[in-house]
Amino acid sequence: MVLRIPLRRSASFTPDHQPGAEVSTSTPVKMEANVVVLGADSVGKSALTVRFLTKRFIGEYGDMESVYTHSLAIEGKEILFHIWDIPCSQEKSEDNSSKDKRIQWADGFVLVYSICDRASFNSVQPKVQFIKAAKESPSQEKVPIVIVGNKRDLHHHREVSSEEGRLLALSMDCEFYEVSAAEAYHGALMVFHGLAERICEAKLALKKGTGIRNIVKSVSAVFARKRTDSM
Ligand SMILES: Nc1nc2c(ncn2[C@@H]2O[C@H](COP(=O)(O)OP(=O)(O)O)[C@@H](O)[C@H]2O)c(=O)[nH]1
Ligand SMILES: [Mg+2]
Repeated sequence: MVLRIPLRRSASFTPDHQPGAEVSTSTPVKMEANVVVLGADSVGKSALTVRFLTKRFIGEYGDMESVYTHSLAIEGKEILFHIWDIPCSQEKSEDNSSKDKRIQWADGFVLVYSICDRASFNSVQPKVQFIKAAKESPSQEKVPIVIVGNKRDLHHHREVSSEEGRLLALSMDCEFYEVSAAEAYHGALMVFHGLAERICEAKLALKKGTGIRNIVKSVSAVFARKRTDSM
């Protein structure tokens, strides 16, 4: 049986919130974070997402594409998450342009594997490489990515050690958590909290970079004007 969760879900998604957008209302909401959750089939993408949203583990989640909105206060800042949970089957059937659109929409990524499924772990690195190739440019900050080893409670069936997960994350410049969506809320909170912090840093760096670039542009414009004036 698939339990219905009383959350905003949409089967087809039109990204109406642009990456980098800040909410400018009088409410305390300060930042929006578009997050995409990716990973192999049955690793617990939906379980982790729903755990973060509802604090509950309901066991079966169906295989629907879902977009959730959820706000969380982090160090006095209100983060409004838009979380896009994608079934692996759908991701596989998509062409690269759809994947690329989603990557451009996202401010950050949660890449999930199961510690009991070596193949799911092996599929993480190519996904990170694809995201980085599509999103990172020399002038841009690194993309906020969190790698998550899920199903930590099933340690008797473990196929991937914690060290392997940690090393992969280190080598790809990503954050790493090992969690059990089934056992606790805390792990899911850490994942999205950690990602939100990285997103905040990236947005701040982007703003600063843009600020500096604007100053450079203005100074260049002044010198260019002086040069044409003296001709
Ligand atoms: N034991 C255990 N089972 C989990 C955990 N997370 C998810 N599952 C189970 O794994 C199966 C697939 O989970 P689901 O979230 O639908 O995976 P998805 O396909 O990646 O979205 C379901 O039967 C879940 O109940 C976990 O942390 N521990
Ligand atoms: Mg799912």
